[in-house]
Amino acid sequence: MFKDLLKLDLYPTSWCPGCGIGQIAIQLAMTMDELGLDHTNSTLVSGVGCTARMPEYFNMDGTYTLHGRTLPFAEAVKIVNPDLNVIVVSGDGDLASIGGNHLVHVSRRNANLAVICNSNQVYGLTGGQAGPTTPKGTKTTSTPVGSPYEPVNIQGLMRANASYFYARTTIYHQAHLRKCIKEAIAWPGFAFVDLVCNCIENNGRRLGFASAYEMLQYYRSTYKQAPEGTDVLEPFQIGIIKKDSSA
Ligand SMILES: Cc1ncc(C[n+]2csc(CCOP(=O)(O)OP(=O)(O)O)c2C)c(N)n1
Ligand code: SF4
Repeated sequence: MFKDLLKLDLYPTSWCPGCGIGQIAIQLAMTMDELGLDHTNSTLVSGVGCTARMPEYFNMDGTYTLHGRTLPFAEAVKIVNPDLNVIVVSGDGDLASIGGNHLVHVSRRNANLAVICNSNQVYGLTGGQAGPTTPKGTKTTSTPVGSPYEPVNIQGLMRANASYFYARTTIYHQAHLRKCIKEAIAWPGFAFVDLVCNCIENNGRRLGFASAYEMLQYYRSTYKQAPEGTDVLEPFQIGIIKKDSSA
């Protein structure tokens, strides 16, 4: 039962009502349950941020590391416990901004990790500043007239490696999200799930969404499944691209 993986006695969580992170936790627990993963064979590693609070709600050993140092910490856990399923769940700021250097190198080393990145397009915990996945032109608390920069191309970074697994999905597309998590856990190397997700309080409302539901409807109407066999995901396409150069 997936609920056994969650510390329901700690609910309600510290996440805002309507935040997508609660759904990420439930979808992850459902997927882990389906795969027979629990405290005996798995661990969660996170950094610092709203998303990074997730391990405390799971009934298994988890680590809340330093902001940005999530990936090398997780890599070390995997090296000393090769039989453990090491699942990283953290924010895009943690993984791709302050942790961006580690993303380049831990993925290049093809560490056997399943990484779930909450790409909510802002720094949620600290009040909605622009982050690495903030789309150009987006108004945030640190870019009041619109972010002047293009977001980081995480897909491109992953594709620069000899082997890679990159999935893009959204919190609306829950069956697809579970498929991405499942394949990422099974992938024998570095697997990155770029999960577009709603931060209603520190992003959505500023963009004009009245509710989390409206954000989910936006993901529903905007993101489309990429055709089978796609090599590169276009903007607003969900799907999985992968290459195992050792195969
Ligand atoms: C070394 C360091 N720098 C900055 C901070 C402040 N800080 C905490 S969380 C955070 C960013 C959170 O954004 P993200 O990682 O995208 O996670 P989210 O809250 O959106 O889930 C920042 C800048 C910190 N805790 N440590
Ligand atoms: S600030 Fe945003 S990301 Fe953080 S818990 Fe609230 S809605 Fe979620």
